[in-house]
Amino acid sequence: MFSTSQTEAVLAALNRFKIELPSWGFANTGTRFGKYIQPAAATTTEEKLRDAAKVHELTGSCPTVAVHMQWDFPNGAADAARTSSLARECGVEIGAINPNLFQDQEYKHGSFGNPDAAVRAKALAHCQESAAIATAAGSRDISLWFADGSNYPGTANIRQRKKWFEENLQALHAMLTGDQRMLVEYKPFEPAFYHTDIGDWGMAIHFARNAGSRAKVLVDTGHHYLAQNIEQIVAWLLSEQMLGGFHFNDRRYADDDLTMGSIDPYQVFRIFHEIAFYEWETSTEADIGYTVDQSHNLKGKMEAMIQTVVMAQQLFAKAALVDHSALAKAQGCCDLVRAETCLQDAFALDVRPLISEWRSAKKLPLDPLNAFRESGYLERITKERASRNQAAGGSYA
Ligand code: RM4
Ligand code: MN
Ligand code: MN
Repeated sequence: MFSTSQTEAVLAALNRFKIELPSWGFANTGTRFGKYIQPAAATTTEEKLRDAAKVHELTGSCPTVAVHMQWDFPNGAADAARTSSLARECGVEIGAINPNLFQDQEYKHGSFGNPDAAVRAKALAHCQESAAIATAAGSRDISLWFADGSNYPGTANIRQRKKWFEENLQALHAMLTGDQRMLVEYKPFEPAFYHTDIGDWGMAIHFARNAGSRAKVLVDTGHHYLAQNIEQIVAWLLSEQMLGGFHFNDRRYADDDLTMGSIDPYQVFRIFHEIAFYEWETSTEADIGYTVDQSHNLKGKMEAMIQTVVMAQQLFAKAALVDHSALAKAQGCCDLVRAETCLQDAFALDVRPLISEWRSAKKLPLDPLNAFRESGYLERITKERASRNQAAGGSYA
């Protein structure tokens, strides 16, 4: 039922589609109210890397793992060489380095936006160490998310904090080496509930431009108000050459960190479509880091991650099937129904047979989730890790 050009478009899309897995997605993480402990959850960086590598082995699309400074590099730069060789040994590479600027007690009133100069300096030094780790691990992106903000009106000098952010982001930019980039993530609320220092993409693009040419914006799909048109933001960032990467997850209410495409797959499709359409129009390949940022509290972590990658492959492949010349033509003559149908038609196609073809050509399992269930991996790690996970506890207070 697929034409040769459709088949080629999907196979080419699958060949180049890579999505990075987050190390923290394999460990026990929870809600604000506590954690339900999973006996199979990864308890060490090595286990996180092994689990991520297993997902890559089954899906063929996730050769890199995003890591968090404090959780994966407790001894800082001293851990870098060992961790990156460990990753390679497992069959993956270290991806984006995520500084941790929210867990230490000093960050109670912010990191880059903290009124205390010593705390701002500490946060910058931590980012510098992250950049050094990125260099040692051969990873390109420093992915910056700040919990900075305030809870009550009048308690923070918003303009002053903006200046402090500009200063530190510029200083960090000056520390980048080689082809390193820094990605600025925005989030409108949580943990701060009155103002967030980088509250939306406008603030993020300002900070990125102000910092320098290697700074780009990172779009976390969960970090928007409910009715916000995320694909429009994506289109604008593409047009401004400022889209650096994504954190994918889905949500019903807020930053729920649910499985990508579980609530609204059409949303993800529309994002991928804007990227594919841009690439078609400009005859370029957009340089975007796709990453999963999810926290599975109830679903099995590895199963949820496999499900995510499979969904991402499908939606990326569907977006590759939009008939761009027909769309451009319909848009040009304001043929609204025809234009909209170009998207709906591609979205409605069942690309799974083509993905199976691709998997079999790549010698990947035809059904990654089933292959995982049959592999015995889960039973083995459950046995190995259960007592360590039980001991950790999941209390909120
Ligand atoms: C935030 C944000 C960041 C992630 C932290 C743990 O909501 O999405 O990317 O690193 O959570
Ligand atoms: Mn995120
Ligand atoms: Mn988030």
